[in-house]
Amino acid sequence: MTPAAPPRERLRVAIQRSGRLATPSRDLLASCGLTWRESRDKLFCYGESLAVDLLLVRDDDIPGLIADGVCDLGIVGRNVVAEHDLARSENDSGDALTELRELGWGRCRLDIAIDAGEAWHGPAQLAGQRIATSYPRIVGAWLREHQVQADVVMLSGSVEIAPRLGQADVVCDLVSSGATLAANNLAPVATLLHSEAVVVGPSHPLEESRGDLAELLLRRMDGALRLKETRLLMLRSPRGELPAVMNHLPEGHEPTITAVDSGAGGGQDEVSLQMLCHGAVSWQRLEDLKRAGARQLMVLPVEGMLA
Ligand code: PRT
Ligand code: ZN
Repeated sequence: MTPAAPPRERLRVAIQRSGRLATPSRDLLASCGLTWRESRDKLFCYGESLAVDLLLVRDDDIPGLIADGVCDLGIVGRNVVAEHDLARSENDSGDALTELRELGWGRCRLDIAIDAGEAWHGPAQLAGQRIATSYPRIVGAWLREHQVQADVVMLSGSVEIAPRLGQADVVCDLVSSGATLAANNLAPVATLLHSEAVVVGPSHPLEESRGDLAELLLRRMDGALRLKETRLLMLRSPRGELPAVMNHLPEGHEPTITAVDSGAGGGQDEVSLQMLCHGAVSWQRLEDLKRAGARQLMVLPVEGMLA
């Protein structure tokens, strides 16, 4: 009998090797304080600052690697996870993965699109039609939900040109700006899924040391995501104008207001205000603040924060 392999102590995270999610995934992990050494074949990164290694793969392989226990966490589009989960439940081969975090980037929709010149009266219109897609299970489930019988034509790429090539009548594909559909004379008519990049893990809790590492990483991700959206707003205002200025402040934390020492001959009673804002501060907002009496306005990114 072969002895059982010792339990894996290091956490393994699967991310896309190249493609839309590759750089933001790496940037996010780097902003969590991870540093790594990349293998020569660029498929594996050995974590140096924490016992967290990265596996660089095709995005389609990420859910399977987690379900099979080869990796503990993954960063991937919700669309890929949903298709994988449906495949697993159809084959009765394990539970759905757990979506642990939404990352707010890689946003897109999985849409049915029909000829731009055609009117849309609802899903029943698709009966008997051929639908080209790379997401046959999501489309199949949606058709069943709407009790429509149609043929699903699985294509791994170039879905949008399928109607022009005579391979299908309509398509179901990922859409972000909509430019690709428009260029192919197609119009989106129904959304099957709203997607973005997500962190996924297995359906069961991770074993002790890897579980602790996963928690630490997710906590740091939360901090990094919050920071990315946080700005520090600084301004000065005459004390008398402060109520008007306060009316125009963006959403955020309670502002800190301090008296400015006017000893150097300034004379005017002035205050300095600083506050952490949720999200970017628009030019319009700055102009409104200035009109209300504020001056020396400054908006800064925040590098680190520990409450
Ligand atoms: O090689 P690998 O298999 O890893 O990569 P891939 O080619 O399968 O994936 P990739 O890198 O193209 O996309 C990775 C993930 O990004 C997807 O699974 C989605 O979760 C997300 N994403 C976000 C998108 C889009 N936006 C998107 N617009 N994925 C694909 N597209 C394609 C779409 O298929 C269509 O061809 O872009 C075109 C439409 O774009 P618009 O802007 O013209 O509407
Ligand atoms: Zn892919």
